[in-house]
Amino acid sequence: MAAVDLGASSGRVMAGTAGPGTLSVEEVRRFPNGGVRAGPSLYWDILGLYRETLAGIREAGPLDGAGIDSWAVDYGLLDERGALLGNPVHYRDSRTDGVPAKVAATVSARELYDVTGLQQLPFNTLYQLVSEGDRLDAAATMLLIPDLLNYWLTGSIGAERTNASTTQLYDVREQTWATSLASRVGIPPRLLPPLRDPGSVVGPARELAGLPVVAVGSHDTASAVVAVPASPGTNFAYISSGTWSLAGLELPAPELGDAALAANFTNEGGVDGTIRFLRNVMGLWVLSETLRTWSCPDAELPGLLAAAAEAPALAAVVDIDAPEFLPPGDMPARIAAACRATGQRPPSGRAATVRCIVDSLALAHRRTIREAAVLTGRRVDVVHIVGGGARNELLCRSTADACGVPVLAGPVEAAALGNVLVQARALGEDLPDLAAMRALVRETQEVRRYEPSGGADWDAAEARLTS
Ligand code: LFR
Repeated sequence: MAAVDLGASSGRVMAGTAGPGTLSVEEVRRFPNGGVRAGPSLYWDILGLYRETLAGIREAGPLDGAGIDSWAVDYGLLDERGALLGNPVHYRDSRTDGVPAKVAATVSARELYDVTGLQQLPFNTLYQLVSEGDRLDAAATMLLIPDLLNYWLTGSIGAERTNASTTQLYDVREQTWATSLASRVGIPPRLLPPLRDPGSVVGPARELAGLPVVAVGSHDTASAVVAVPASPGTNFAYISSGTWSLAGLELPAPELGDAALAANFTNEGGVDGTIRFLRNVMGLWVLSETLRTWSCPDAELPGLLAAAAEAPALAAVVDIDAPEFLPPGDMPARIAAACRATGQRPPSGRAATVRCIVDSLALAHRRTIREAAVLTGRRVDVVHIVGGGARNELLCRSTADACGVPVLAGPVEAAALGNVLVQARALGEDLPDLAAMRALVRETQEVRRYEPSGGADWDAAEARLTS
């Protein structure tokens, strides 16, 4: 199978295999991704991503199937003929500034949460669509990024559920589009395409000799959580660590209480009807923007992290989730300003700055996982870190220290593995449930264990953020 996994900073096409006792993914093509600033807007290079996807799938062959996952919330609008009406806009664009407040005047936060269970993020699809204004008049259909690429591959229009659940236009209890909510905020329900389940076949790819395209958990986080190698019966939290840290718990049903709303936890739909009860933590984005600000090549990151590991722990920390860290820009300057605002001396030099980012991220992991446990009345005995951040030893170690429980790190390619597992089942492999898929991940993938060391005072560090 080809697993196409599109992230905010790079896209990958992996050749994957799954069967009894076997599960592997091998990278066949990697290409840079990221925002393209043009005029007043920040876009995605969607046609470039489609071209790379096609080329990667061709390189990965011969194949039994292909599936695409990507980041959530962003979309393209199609006209009645199915032609793209404009270039998809990046969720970090500023077009939604002020939009959530306007929408709140029509539909209260409580009501929105009751229906959709979604955390308030300024870039939720709902707010992006509202910001389009009259442009929606010309649109017949809204397709999220993987659905758009699937449409170009196969001609079939639909919305895969795990990603649909991130739009804030999906009824988390009814598992349908929230059409009356959409109408009330001025989004025509005609834009919302028929829903499809993860694991269903989208159709044959016309340009790829009829290769079956499978709707996987097309939200990358949904695919990544499929491949969390949790053992049966353990009380685990997970962090899908990449551009974002998606930190939380897997639940059988949404948690929609006032406390969850106030804590801004989300209830996103997962594969096999599970709920991802989590919060978006700002993630390694802050580190990658810092490297960009310094014009520091990615190849220097391991050396910088090694130097950061030697720098003193918790010398300075910031609230990494503060809104000023969301848009692209000069993160070291924003970090210094945040330190001054909380009476701390800003980190001086690169190693100390990287240490500050990693410590602040671990602190946010701790806060988020503890809140998730309290909100659900569950215990957390182990934290699984999957995705690119599982490779970052300092981050894994600091997270274990901060959370006070062991961290199990890996697999790094969780999203691609989850993508392959769901495809394999759709194509007839005997993987009846998440437990079977996770058992196969445990059996075949490398996982590293980090014990908490108990050295640093994380409570005191947390207290500094509010001083
Ligand atoms: C992670 C992710 C998050 C989503 C963010 C924006 O890649 O998909 O789950 O909140 O990107 O779409």
